[in-house]
Amino acid sequence: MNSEFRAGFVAVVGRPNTGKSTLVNALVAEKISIVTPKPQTTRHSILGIVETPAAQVILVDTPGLHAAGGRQINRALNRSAGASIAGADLGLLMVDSRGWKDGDDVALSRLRDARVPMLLAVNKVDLVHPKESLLPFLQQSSERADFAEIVPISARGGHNLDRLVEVIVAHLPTGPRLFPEGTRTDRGLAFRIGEVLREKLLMALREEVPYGLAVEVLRMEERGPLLLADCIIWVERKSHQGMVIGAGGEGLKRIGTAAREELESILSRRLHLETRVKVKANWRDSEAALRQLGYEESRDE
Ligand SMILES: Nc1nc2c(ncn2[C@@H]2O[C@H](COP(=O)(O)OP(=O)(O)OP(=O)(O)O)[C@@H](O)[C@H]2O)c(=O)[nH]1
Ligand SMILES: [Mg+2]
Repeated sequence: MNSEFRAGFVAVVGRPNTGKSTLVNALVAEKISIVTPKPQTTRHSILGIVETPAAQVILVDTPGLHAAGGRQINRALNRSAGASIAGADLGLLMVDSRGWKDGDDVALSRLRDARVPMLLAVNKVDLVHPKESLLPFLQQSSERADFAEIVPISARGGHNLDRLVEVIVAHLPTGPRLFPEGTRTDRGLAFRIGEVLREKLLMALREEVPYGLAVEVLRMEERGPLLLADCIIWVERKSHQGMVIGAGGEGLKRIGTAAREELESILSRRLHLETRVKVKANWRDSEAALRQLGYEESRDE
């Protein structure tokens, strides 16, 4: 029986906004990775680990792949997703069922290059009406690449996710668990606190501000039952600082409260968030700043 156990890494990849993080959270049944309606929400590869009676599925949520070029951070995000693909046993390409876009081809070609078996998850089927109009899309998708399976799902609505897990497990290598039983993610407290705060900022702010935001958790301290976290919110321009803080500090207060309330429920503990907003001009183009903020691995070359 035990020799039939399966375990492996599944890189969840796709262009920005297709629902990768929503899927990882739904399968792990815990908020591991932040989700917003804005593209390029995820900026790191984040593990979400799912246990079934017969398998340990290690999902790797990745930053949305996009055409190369542009800012340093965009290259760093693509590299992070690329490294996750290279280390995976299986690639799960995620597309939006409302239509195949050029960006989907970018992601597909990265998976193809890695020569890993590929599954296709056609997400957001709840938005397709009537349902029969999905059929030509599924047919065309099957002609684009040699997918081992194509599974229509709704990550947000929880539709067909059991089937997707079944298909994933069937394509994983046999072997023992790779993480201790019960592990849900590789990310620690400070990371998760910074990310939920970033999610609330992304949701509250408009236009160009969100993309220039980064959160750094400088320090954490246990004070009895309370966890104190000291956070810096980095923005790219002085004018953005005021937009984050809001008139009389009200904006930031609301954002901080929303983050704290959600984190207290995820982590089941009381939290105090200290937040300051600082300017770091053009950090998205600076390798040193990207390293400081954890967006870029140190490289030897
Ligand atoms: N209607 C519908 N919306 C969905 C579904 N799955 C995800 N979404 C929404 O799509 C948006 C993007 O979801 P994310 O999970 O952040 O997408 P992502 O692929 O991780 O995006 P990046 O991290 O930017 O690459 C959010 O508003 C989600 O609520 C779905 O099955 N149906
Ligand atoms: Mg994401």
